[in-house]
Amino acid sequence: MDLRQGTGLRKLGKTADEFQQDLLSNLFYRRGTTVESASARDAYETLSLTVRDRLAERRARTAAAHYASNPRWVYYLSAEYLLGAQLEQNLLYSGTGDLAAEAVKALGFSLEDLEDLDVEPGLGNGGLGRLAACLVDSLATRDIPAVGYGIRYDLGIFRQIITENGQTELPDDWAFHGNPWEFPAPDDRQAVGFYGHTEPIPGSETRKIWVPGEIVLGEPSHMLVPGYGTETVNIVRLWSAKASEASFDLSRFSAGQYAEAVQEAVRAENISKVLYPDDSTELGRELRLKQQYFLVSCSLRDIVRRFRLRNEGWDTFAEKTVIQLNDTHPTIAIPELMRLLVDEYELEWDRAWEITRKTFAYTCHTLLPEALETWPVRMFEKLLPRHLEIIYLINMLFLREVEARFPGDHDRLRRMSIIGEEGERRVRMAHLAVVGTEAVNGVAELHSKLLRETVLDDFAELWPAKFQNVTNGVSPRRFIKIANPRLSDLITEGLGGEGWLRDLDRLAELEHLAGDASFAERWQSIKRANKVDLGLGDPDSLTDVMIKRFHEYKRQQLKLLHVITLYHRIRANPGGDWIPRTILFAGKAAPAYHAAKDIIRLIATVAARIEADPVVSPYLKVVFPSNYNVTLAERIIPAADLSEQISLAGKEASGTGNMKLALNGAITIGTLDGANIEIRARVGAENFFLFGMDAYQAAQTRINGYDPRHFYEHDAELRAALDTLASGIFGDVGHRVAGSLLGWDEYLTLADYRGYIEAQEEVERAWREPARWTRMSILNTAHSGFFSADRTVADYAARIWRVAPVPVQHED
Ligand code: Z15
Repeated sequence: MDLRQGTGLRKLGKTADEFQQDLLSNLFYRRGTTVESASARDAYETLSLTVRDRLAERRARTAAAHYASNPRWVYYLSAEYLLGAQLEQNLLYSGTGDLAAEAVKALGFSLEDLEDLDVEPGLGNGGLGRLAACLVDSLATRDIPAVGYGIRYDLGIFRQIITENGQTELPDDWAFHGNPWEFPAPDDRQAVGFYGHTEPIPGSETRKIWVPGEIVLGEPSHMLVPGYGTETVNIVRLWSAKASEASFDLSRFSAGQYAEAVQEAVRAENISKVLYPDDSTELGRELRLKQQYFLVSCSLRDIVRRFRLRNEGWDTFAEKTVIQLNDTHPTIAIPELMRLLVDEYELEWDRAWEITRKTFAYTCHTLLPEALETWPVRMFEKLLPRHLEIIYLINMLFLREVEARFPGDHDRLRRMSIIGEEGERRVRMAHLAVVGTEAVNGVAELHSKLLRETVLDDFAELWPAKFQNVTNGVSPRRFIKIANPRLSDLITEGLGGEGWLRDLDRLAELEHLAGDASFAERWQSIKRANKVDLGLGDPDSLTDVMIKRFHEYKRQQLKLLHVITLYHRIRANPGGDWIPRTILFAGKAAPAYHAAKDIIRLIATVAARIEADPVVSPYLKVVFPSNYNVTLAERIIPAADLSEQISLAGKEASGTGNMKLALNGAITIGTLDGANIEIRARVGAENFFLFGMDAYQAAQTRINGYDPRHFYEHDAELRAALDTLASGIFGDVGHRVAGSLLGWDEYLTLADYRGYIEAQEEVERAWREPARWTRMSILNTAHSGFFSADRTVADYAARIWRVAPVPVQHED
């Protein structure tokens, strides 16, 4: 199939000369400059366009193949995408890396120069947003027809600067210089209503007319999402809010009231202005709810439009469409689809409900009660009056179902209701998400189990078959091949080919090489070279990394107690046989999360104190690079020896950094939490440093009454560490953090202290035997193939989506 046939367009060339020609043509005609005057940015933009052209051709073939087969589609709805830098990935996925390197040389630049100009779109906070990016990558790699829908925030996750004063935040105007990877599609714009009132329709009980009080436009653009080692190129479609022409008040402008003239337009466009820098906690703000509805309304209309291109009526909608809700953020899609079907397309309620339930599936990413979103009923009523009516009706019918199953069990009705009646009445989005979907999944075995046993137990009792597990995974292309080229080359050599990049279970064949001394030596020297590249500490020291969002449940404060303990031990015995360690923290805290920001500040202060201490600094270095993001993760992960996964058991839904680190040969020190359990089961208990309470012991400890003072009083070393923190040498913040650990600490930090310190001693014993350590490292990589996002997508496809791949023909 050649889609250019009859268009007069020529095929894009595969030789270096042809690539070079295309680059020069793009420089001249699209960038409007010449070789003589091309800046680095001109070269970057031009190269990006040239690479993008190669993918655009594959995209066209993909769209044609999808159109021809009218397949079942996966639509992934997510408020966040952390896609990472695009140039290097797209060079890899289009197979043009070598051509590009040669071609840009002719312009006087190196590929590395240009990659430095490639800004990552930071359209997410952390794990949830990065998971979305890994899943769309694997969807394309598995040739599954899919679209990811999201919001094109003007300002992404804030830029973080770390000083001794802690974290400061700056706006991230990621597309300031433009974004060469994006295709605007203004023709597919949608109108979104907010506020207003509803009116009955005479003669109809369920249908209503919603008269919105405000209309905002959603304008889409898309980024290409190529599959690796296949022809498929899917898209992520991102919506930008745009004011309608009518919202500009020309008469006020003419009267010199400039601010007032644009006031309404500014209000409208603020909807996609900024990503909420909040992770794992509920943020109840009207603008956030507006963002959620904006995403949902635009995306559903787009999904319906696409369905209607190929199909008639509604009989096949649920057969051709599955919409995956990434956490509760897009859950208003459930009442919104009901509204479209009932009010706009005039379907009977029951039929609409059947279609809706069959269409949606929900992934839950948390167990923290404070992360389960709820919205005040009065806010909903004001912003989305029709949706609230629909939710009430859904809830009434649902509670009838519960009542029929459990007659007279009023407490159960209260617990399960979509409307929470304790205090201010609120809409419980997780309940809506469970009621309105066909499948609900957690993101690791333990997490899915705890969802069934705790947070969603009543629902699991009512609908046991609805609850599934799909353990998270990560992209082996981005997090091994691109991030760690040296290790990738060694693996490819060891396995005799690059097949592992699409079939990560093949890493298991490395097991045979774990005992090969020369292979082990090369493994070791690669780790060292990656540390040299990272440039954040002595490459011969044990590089101990804790990289993730700052949250009390993740327990960076426990790691800090370890740092202080090492500090005391070294000071007490300066001549000891200490293992030099570089401890690397990186991550952001939500700007309003003061306790987390205190911990950051305290770490920065302690780091400076250690640096200034001539006795301790030869052995212990604490570094805290600013602005942890995907790009920085790609540099740190390949250099890590030790991976810190020390959350209180039962709190981390899965973790995905744990998988990236294990895949790159870091050994985990961790609790039995989230996916740590599955990592340990696969890499082997002897290749994992386990400590701490399990989730049931933690729950029991809380029930029995957790008494932090007990641990303080019975453990002299812990006492010394806390006393040092509280002594005042680290200022108020040390005092506050120590106080909170000794006070009402939800995360039982002190209870796991001694076990953690002992596990760290075991780490040091292993480190003293380099051959043993290296073997452990190789075995971690060898047995982490399960954690490929390709496997995750295969699990979703089999257990939840029931979709089949649609192969895209090669160009002939
Ligand atoms: C987020 O990044 C995660 C959960 C949330 O509820 C929100 Cl709002 C944001 C994370 C989990 O904390 C992490 O354990 C998990 O690996 C990740 O989602 C992807 O599932």
